[in-house]
Amino acid sequence: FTLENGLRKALEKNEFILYYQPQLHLETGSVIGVESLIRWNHPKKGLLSPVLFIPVAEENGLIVQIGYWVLDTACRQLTLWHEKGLSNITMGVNISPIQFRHKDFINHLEKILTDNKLDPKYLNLEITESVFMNIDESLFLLKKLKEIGVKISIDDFGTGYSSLSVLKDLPIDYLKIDKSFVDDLYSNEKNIVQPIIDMGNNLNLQLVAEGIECKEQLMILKEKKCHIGQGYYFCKPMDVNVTEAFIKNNL
Ligand code: G
Ligand code: G
Ligand code: MN
Ligand code: NA
Repeated sequence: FTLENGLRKALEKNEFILYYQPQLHLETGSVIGVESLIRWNHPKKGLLSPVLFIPVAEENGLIVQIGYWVLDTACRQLTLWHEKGLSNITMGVNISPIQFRHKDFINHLEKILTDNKLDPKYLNLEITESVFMNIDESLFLLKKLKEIGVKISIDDFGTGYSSLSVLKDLPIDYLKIDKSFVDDLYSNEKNIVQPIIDMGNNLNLQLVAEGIECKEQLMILKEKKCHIGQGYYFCKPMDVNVTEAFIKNNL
């Protein structure tokens, strides 16, 4: 028994599930969308975190199939929510760099959007800066994604490889300010949240603060004109039903 075999079986036996973490408009407190976050509902070990199995799936290539399942499941759920009247909710989906560069990614994505009858503008693909190591290839892909009409976020912004001169020419929509910068918002005078927000505004990008855990962080972020955020202060990632109730109570 290896983790690799376990992951194959988990796909066959449908043991993966999606949790969702709401993203809120900070000024009004209303939910604008959710980020989907995978878990493995292991029959013996219970709910397993993606940090335990995503890196393995990236190494052995299973991330392509798992990623397909995640995209399809997230899009199906989003269409369902739209049909239930939660009309303008958006869905963030984390895309591994390996999945992003896979030759079938664009075809997979188009099929999933069609199958689920989803307007692409509600889907928000979260990619990390490491994708831009190969700038020519990623620019080509980003342009295709823009044609399709999906939104793009740079996840964990500020922690990875990023050249600001490259960033300015990327067809992206959102910057997600990494939790580490939100963590020391009021403890560190050299915090770089304000410069990130200013740069994002200059480039006409929407800013999303990650990992908001307390009221003080929320207040400072609002003051700095960061418009969107997520974090334990509002809610942890939750199963589909609890998420739906939360959205309905906070529209
Ligand atoms: O939800 P959190 O709880 O523990 O997620 C941990 C890490 O796993 C994060 O870096 C997150 O981006 C990543 N992750 C969660 N869900 C997915 C997914 O569906 N695909 C990929 N590639 N990464 C995911
Ligand atoms: O890498 P990515 O940003 O996709 O993953 C987000 C990760 O952050 C997930 O593991 C999610 O569960 C976690 N997360 C979300 N909000 C908070 C928070 O307020 N505090 C902490 N510690 N983790 C959070
Ligand atoms: Mn993310
Ligand atoms: Na992140």
